[in-house]
Amino acid sequence: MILDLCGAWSLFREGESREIAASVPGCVHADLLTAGLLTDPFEGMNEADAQWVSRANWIYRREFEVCAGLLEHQNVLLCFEGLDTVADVFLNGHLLGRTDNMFRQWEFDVRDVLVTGKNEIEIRFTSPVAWIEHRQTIRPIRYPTAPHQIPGFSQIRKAAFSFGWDWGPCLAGVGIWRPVTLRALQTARLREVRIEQDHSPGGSVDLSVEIILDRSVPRNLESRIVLEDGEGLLESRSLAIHSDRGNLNLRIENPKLWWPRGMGGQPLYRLRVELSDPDSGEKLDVWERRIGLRVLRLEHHADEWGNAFQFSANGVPFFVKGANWIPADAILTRVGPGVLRDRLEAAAGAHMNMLRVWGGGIYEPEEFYDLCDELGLCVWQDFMFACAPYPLDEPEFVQNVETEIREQIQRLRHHACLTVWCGNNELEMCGFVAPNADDGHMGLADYTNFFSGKIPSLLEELAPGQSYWPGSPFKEAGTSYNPDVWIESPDRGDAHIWSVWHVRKPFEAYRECHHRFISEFGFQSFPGPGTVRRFAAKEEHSIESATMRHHQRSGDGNSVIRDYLLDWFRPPKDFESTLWCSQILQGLALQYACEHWRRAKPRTMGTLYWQLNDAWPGASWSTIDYFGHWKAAHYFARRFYAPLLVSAVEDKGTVHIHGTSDLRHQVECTLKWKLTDLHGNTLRHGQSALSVAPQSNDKRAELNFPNELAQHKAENLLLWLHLDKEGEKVADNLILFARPKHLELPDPELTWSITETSQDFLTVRVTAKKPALWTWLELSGPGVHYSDNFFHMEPTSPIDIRVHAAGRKSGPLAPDIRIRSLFDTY
Ligand code: BMA
Repeated sequence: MILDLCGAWSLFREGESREIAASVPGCVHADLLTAGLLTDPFEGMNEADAQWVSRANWIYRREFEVCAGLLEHQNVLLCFEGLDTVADVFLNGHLLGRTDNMFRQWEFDVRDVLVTGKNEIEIRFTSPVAWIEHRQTIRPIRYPTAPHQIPGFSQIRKAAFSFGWDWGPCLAGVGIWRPVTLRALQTARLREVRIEQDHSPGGSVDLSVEIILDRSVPRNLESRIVLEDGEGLLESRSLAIHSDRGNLNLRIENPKLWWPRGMGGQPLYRLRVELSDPDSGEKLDVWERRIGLRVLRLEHHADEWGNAFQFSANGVPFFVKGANWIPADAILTRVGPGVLRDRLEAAAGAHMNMLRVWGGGIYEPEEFYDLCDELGLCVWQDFMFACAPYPLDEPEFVQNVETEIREQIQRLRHHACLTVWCGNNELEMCGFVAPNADDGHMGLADYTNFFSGKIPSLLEELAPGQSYWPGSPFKEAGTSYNPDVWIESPDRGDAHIWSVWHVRKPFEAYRECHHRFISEFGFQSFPGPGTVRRFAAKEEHSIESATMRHHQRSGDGNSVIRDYLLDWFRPPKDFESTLWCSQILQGLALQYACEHWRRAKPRTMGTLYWQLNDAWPGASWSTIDYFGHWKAAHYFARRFYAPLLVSAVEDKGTVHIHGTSDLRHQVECTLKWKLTDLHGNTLRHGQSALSVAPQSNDKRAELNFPNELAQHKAENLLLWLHLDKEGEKVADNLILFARPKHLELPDPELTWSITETSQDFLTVRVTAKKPALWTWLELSGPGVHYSDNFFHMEPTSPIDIRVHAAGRKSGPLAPDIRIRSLFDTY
């Protein structure tokens, strides 16, 4: 019997009698906003005025009725799927216990405290900031903090980013952030179901299903295991259980394998385990999950460049294309399935096959992993440790996180998408590990015992065979570990490449990085004008205004953007152009990096750029802004991550053209190239047949333009590349020989017409008289998506763009279309 205790609760600030309507699951910030007691912290500089919320103590209260029948059960558990974070839980005035980890579930046996009729739960939350400050007086932890960041976040098991990050606000939440139920149990319940897959070389898959029970009485029980695929029932077997566990094997002949996106389909099987009492026939518990049949591995082996770092699916190595995921809202409980679906479909839409759930955020909710299962997005799952020393020498802390890690492995291990578990984000790279522990460092032995000992042994016990990597990045440093040296070895492990952006090296520096796998690198941009208008008043529309600076959390981020911007582009003529140019610049940086690393396959076997999404509206490394708008770079990503890539390395007058394929079949294409001047006059052109082998990466042609370069100069040349298959364009690219700022572009005379309309869609045909670089459409209003944007236009080749404007009510779409290109920005 389950009693749902979600829904309406009452909230009080400690010491105040005013009752605030609370909604559970939820959090104080969200409730205060609904009640009109907090101004939107995402608007203007309001976040600064919202700091009192996480400095106060809060009390949640509700009453509920219990019937006599419920109390006849052997156990009645009050179950919290998540409490954020430090709280004392009371039932009818009895203290049930204290919680101190938002990533754990909490259960209290309350049968003896419950009464028939009215009962009252009260949860007293301690301010997370006050709690950290108190911990800091007992045992200080020191490390450099970003502006607006509260120091000491590693003292508490709570989303690190909520204390401020270099892309997000400081809004440490408080509340019952995940569902709460009362569960009445009789005889036994399913504590765990473990499924292991054994893929035989012959093609069949053996599923071993292990059922582990919590029992309150010794009695023979029965469980039924039901396996279904998309078409219907495959197996239904029963198993008698005499002790606290039982085992059953199911063989699946002709299994339908699950593949990462781009490699094959994502068929999912449904496995249900029912537990019942054969004497009474009573159904005691049910456990149901979707699983995918696949073998996903992180592999290392010696090779000609050192030690490989590559992922494989069902024995097939694949190049990882993806990004880092952060929580989709700084007010965590506002993220619903719709937002997750939108962001994850955007990742899939840009041909990504992996996301890294970064260790400074949260273990995401079930819906996140369900969607990744469906979309074929592999998940690199960090454990929640990021960018700070953690008190790993305190047994109580280690005990707490061990329970957390156990629960999270048990919760997520069945997901088809779960590809690799990772110990932490940048603890070593940021220099927080030293031979001996002190205020600012973890001791090497504690660090190693935990991340290379404790966690892998938990995985071995709970999810044998799943891949693990101790840290992102990690270099098997061992005894030679030197905290003064950034972990850089290009021959092994993964790398975070921040020489571009943080170290301010030019984009060209990417081409000097020959690392095996790049799990972070990135470049900031501003959100578009539509998003800026939602948080900054008109008089604040300058990147150095107080509001814009408040929404820029990377210390000198604006000046970094400005420096690189002027390295590539002419000074933008106005505020809007600055925003758009920053986005094109970001796209260019990521394109520069990703094309290079895809050309480096198989030495490099993956790129996860920093970062996919945003937690609030502001300047950041994201390619999708807080409201879900694709920034220019996300359209770039869809091109540089496309299964077939044509790219080039230009070296003075010589251009090496590369074809890179992630397809698992051969493709016969035609490579067409055309060298034009800035007015679109063809100077030379050519074409050749191209057989692109499965998953290949080769230099396909060398073009030499010494005469054209001498005659026209680098800044007057454009090289257009096309890959056609049966007359259809399958990939294209534009190669420049000089920085765009040096190009004396003529007015492209862009025009557009609408060729098709329907309720939410329209097709816009864009035409240019002269070459138009990074051409983009802008329709006002929320929820506008374009089939392509920020594309290059050749004269004589109109481009049809399909616009989806789901957000609009009715009325004509046409009048507010704007079309611009680089030419219009200066
Ligand atoms: C990385 C991340 C984050 C950070 C980002 C940008 O190294 O792990 O901590 O937000 O860089 O600085």
